[in-house]
Amino acid sequence: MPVDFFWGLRSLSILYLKKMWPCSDSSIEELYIFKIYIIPFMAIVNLKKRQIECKIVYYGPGRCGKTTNLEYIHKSFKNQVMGEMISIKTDGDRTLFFDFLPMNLGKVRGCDLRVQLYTVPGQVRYSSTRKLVLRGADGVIFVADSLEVRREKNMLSLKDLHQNLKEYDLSIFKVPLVMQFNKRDLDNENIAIMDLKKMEHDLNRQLKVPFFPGSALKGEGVGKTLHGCLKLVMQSVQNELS
Ligand SMILES: Nc1nc2c(ncn2[C@@H]2O[C@H](COP(=O)(O)OP(=O)(O)OP(=O)(O)O)[C@@H](O)[C@H]2O)c(=O)[nH]1
Ligand SMILES: [Mg+2]
Repeated sequence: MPVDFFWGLRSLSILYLKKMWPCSDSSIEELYIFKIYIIPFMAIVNLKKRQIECKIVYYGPGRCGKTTNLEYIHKSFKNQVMGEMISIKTDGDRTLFFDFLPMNLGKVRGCDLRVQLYTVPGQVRYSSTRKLVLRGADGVIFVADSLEVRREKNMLSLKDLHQNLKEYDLSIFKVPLVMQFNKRDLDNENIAIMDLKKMEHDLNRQLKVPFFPGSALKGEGVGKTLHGCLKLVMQSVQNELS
């Protein structure tokens, strides 16, 4: 893992935390280190400030539409978005490091719900970056590509998620996870796409997680997918607290 990427990620997150929480630099750093490096898979619940902060990661093969999901959220949920969407280094429309979008989703049981959305780079060669971005995630949205020609890539990417979670001692069966079967709009374009049953059989027959058909390009299913993941994350936070 290149050291400059590691420090870039850290500095960027600290910058954003500073924007979101007006407190001292050192407490921001402590909070960041706490979140990213010490407690993987646990939302920060600050009962004193009545805030819940969680991280959701969009995972999936290259070109499946992860960045497009975030772009749609950025332009369509303006009241909830807390700043600009950050895309760290892109090569054309390919993500090389990650995209980042901070949101404030209002009150949940009297607490402010702040959510950080990230995407991983889907290209096979960025495996270690994917693993790093995944770290500290409270929930994962696996975006699968409905194109018939991407069938194998979907399955390999799910396997890669499984493996990366395992390396953090986490089970894909326990992490709050939902799937989005993206690019359903291509059904009307005479392009070979898989039917939902086939995709469910390929990707979800064992996991049995909630799944949502969608078109990130048109915004269909984008909100529902995020909502579905947040629901699971909130249940898991509640279980942690009780
Ligand atoms: N028709 C259609 N095209 C889509 C949809 N979602 C994304 N695309 C297109 O697919 C291409 C790749 O989308 P991205 O969002 O950049 O894919 P990504 O998953 O972020 O890809 P990586 O960054 O390489 O991992 C772009 O040309 C998008 O416009 C969709 O729902 N329907
Ligand atoms: Mg991308």
